[in-house]
Amino acid sequence: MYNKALIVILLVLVSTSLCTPATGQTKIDGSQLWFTNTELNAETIKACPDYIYLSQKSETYNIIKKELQDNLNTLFNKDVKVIKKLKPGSLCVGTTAQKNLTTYFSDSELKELGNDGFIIRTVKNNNTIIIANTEIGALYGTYHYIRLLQTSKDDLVNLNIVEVPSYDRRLLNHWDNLNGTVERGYAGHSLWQWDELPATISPRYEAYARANASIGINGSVLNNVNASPDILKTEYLNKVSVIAKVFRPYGIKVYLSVNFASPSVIGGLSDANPKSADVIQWWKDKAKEIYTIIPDFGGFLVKANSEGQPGPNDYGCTHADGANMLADALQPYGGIVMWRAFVYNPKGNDRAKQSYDEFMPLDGQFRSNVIIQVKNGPVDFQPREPISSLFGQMKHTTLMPELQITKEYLGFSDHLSFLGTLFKEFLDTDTYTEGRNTTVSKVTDGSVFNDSITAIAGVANIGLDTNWCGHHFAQANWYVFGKLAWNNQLSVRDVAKEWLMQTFSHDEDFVSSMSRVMMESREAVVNYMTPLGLHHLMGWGHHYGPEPWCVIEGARPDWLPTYYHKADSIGLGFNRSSTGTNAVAQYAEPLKSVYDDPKLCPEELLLWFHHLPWDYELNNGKDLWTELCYRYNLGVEQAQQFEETWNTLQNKVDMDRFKEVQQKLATQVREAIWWRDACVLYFQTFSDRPIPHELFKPVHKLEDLKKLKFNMTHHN
Ligand code: BDP
Repeated sequence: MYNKALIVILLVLVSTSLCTPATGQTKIDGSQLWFTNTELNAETIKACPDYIYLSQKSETYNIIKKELQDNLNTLFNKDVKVIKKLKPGSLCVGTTAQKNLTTYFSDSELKELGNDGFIIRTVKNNNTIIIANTEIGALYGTYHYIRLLQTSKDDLVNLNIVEVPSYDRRLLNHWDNLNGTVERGYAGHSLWQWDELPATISPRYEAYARANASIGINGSVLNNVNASPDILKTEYLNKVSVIAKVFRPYGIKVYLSVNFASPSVIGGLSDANPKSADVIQWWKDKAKEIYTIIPDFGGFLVKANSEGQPGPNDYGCTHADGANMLADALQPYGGIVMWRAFVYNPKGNDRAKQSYDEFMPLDGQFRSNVIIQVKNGPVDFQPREPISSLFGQMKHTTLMPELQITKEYLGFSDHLSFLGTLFKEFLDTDTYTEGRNTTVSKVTDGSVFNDSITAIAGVANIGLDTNWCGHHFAQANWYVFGKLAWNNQLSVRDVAKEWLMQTFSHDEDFVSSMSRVMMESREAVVNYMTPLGLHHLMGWGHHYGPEPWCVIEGARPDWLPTYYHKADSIGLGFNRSSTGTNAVAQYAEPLKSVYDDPKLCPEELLLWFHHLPWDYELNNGKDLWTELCYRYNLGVEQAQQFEETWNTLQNKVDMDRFKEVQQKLATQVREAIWWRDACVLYFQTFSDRPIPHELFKPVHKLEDLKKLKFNMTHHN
């Protein structure tokens, strides 16, 4: 462990290289993200336009022009000229303000595009038009077109594509502190160089904006939800405005996390009571100042009365009182409040129930510019959780999902685990709120409820590391989040393939082998960490390795693994059924009855909802203990298979990235074994049963594993 921690620290320290947008780089080191591979599909050769028709000028059009010229020139090795008068054989990019382009489209189809949608259509004279209502929509269309050239198997000479995003606001949440550290960040220090701002502008800001715009992300919350009040000081707002200026032509709005106690901490008031006239005025004045400095500021993200953060409960007020007070301050400028539902209290008997218990009574009490930001699961970004019971149930309040792209509980940036499958499983889960087929996607994207705002957020996995995300394959998690935020119906297997082609290679064997690995990778992590619905077995605080035995004097019980697995001589698992904490009652039927009955409950969630005897017979005829051993070992075998697959692809990938990924996969195998042995040996002290001999023999001894102390420096 120590050596690995040291290596990670060294990597962080040496990884200060900057990156410039555009093609033509010499060294392939991951800094170019999904813009790395400039191969063109043979089928698309004839799609090269003779001209680029761009008649408008603006900062965004300059980006469109540069992207098209750079990419067409690199992909086709041809100097494609930009023209201002339409000629046959042109790729035309513009907005509905250009009447010579709109004649090919009906008013209604253009109207349906909204702010960000676009159409790409081949019309007469061999002209292809990318049209949108806004310049940003045209930029999204441009990136889509370039991606098609790079990845599509189709003939691109006759296009007719209509794209409208699923969510209006597609945000990254950065848990970045003002001192440059990143909470739960595993890719180096924060991108935001607060000390150098506003005078010095890192080139990474633009590279970041470009990467986000290319996948449709249109908002960034720059600072940690555990927010320093200082971010609202004028000095910091001036720094934020510089970042906002870089982001603006890419269509990205800046948002900030705010500390509810700001009026007292930096405003000199005696308290932060949301009912106090002075406090209300303080926020109004602050909002006015913010919008003077950053006219298109997006709004606030708030973590209140959660894990020690201040909030309206401190003054006997509700979350609605607090959120509405901030919403009123932002309302004149079009700003929104994203108020987090991540609240729980060590006194409650089941952490998984508390967010629902606290927020359901407030349903319908929030202003229209408040949106409640809800984590995908009821506990905390575990490798697998059921959906949070608030989705679909809070029918009179707008909700947005919060996903975690950074892998706090899935092996940091050391393990390959593609989160597309996790995100998709969550989005596709049926809440049954209004009958069948009211999935999380549909209850959050405006298809079921008449939401005034639709939004989705992902906690970013981005830092100053050369490859941005710590693991080359972790870039795919940023990518797939953006793609699903744009279209929550996409196949994540297709997204994985598209990402592999743009990031590594078009080689069919490579793409099919590694997309298979990616698709299986999250389930492998579930298997070797927390199979069958187990959760939170990670070490206290850092959440990295296995510590199911962990007991810390004075620590909150709901932060310790024993609270969650409840292993004893009888069996294993948390009884949340109607005979236990009755968390199942928070779900709509038939989910409630299905989760309540161990025979009906999906096996993946069995020990989430039930405490079952060691000899409990599963549907496949095996007893719980045997199945547990089997799943832990399967996870190890899967990780070994990933390593073997990668090793067969050596001649298909550049040497640097090949070796870096190879090293990480070797670590993953070692640590999968560590997880398997630790959990199986520990649970064996309760089950008192042998590990089936045909499965595996532990490599470690439980006493040795218990002595391992994880180096917390690894943590940031
Ligand atoms: C937990 C993290 C903690 C965050 C918290 C949150 O361990 O660092 O501050 O969530 O989301 O997952 O507020």
